[in-house]
Amino acid sequence: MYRRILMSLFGNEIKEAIISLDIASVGPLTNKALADGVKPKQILDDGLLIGMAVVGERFKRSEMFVPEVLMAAKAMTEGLNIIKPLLAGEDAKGKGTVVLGTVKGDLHDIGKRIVAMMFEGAGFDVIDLGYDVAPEAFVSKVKETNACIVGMSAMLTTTMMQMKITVDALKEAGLYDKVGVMVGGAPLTVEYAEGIGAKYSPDAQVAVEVANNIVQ
Ligand code: B1M
Repeated sequence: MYRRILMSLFGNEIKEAIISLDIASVGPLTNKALADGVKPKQILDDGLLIGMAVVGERFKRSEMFVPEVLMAAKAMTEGLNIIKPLLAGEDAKGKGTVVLGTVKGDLHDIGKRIVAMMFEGAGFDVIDLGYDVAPEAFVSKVKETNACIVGMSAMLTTTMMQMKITVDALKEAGLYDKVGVMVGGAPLTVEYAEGIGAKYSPDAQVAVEVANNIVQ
């Protein structure tokens, strides 16, 4: 109960700091919440993600523009960087390697970084290839690391087809049957994912469940 009240206080302050592009405050507020016993996952879900979701909505309605969205993303990163090692410490390692990246032509990486953190927290070793990742780069990293999962993120309707191109490249290299392919990102649907032979997750939490199912 006490923790829930604390989180609604801190969550709201963290959320508001992101929305008001107050980059300097997100780190200290995150540290304060942690010091008062709020769980890292709660800070992520009830503060950082909600703040960024509001920014996303305002961007959609043209009430915020690219430079502001970048500042909000920077503010969010201040908090993410603090909770990342703590999330990663919440479970044991050793479930296998996940090669992760945002597909070619796509620069959105906030959601993918959250997925990476949650995977690490769930015990996977994550190789994050970053954004604008070409199909060949996914293929060669999967080959090199003997990964059990390859995860792709796309946020643009114009880049999601890169996922199919990457799946085809994995098939071509004889790797498709050896890895689980996971996809996610705002424009995707379960139908699209299934159509290209991949598993879909709407968010990072579900992504962990899907990854756990793949390795079981
Ligand atoms: Co852009 N952008 N953006 N953007 N941006 C969107 C995606 C958009 C929906 C906004 C809008 O117009 N409504 C729109 C896409 C429209 C479309 O294609 N249908 C859009 C556009 C148009 C553009 C540009 C073209 C704008 C321009 O230049 N005119 C341009 C494209 C650049 C490019 O990529 N080539 C562009 C640029 C940018 C910024 C650089 C300014 C910035 C990205 C900064 C960064 O990532 N470092 C940005 C941002 C931040 C957004 C919005 C506002 C927020 C995205 C985000 O970070 N959300 C976004 C609007 C929106 O989504 N409402 C928008 C928070 C994040 C936590 O959620 O990424 O959905 P999300 O991740 C979730 C799930 O999707 C899921 O789990 C995550 C965590 O729960 N998930 C996975 C994601 N990947 C997964 C992988 C998995 C599993 C789950 O398995 C492997």
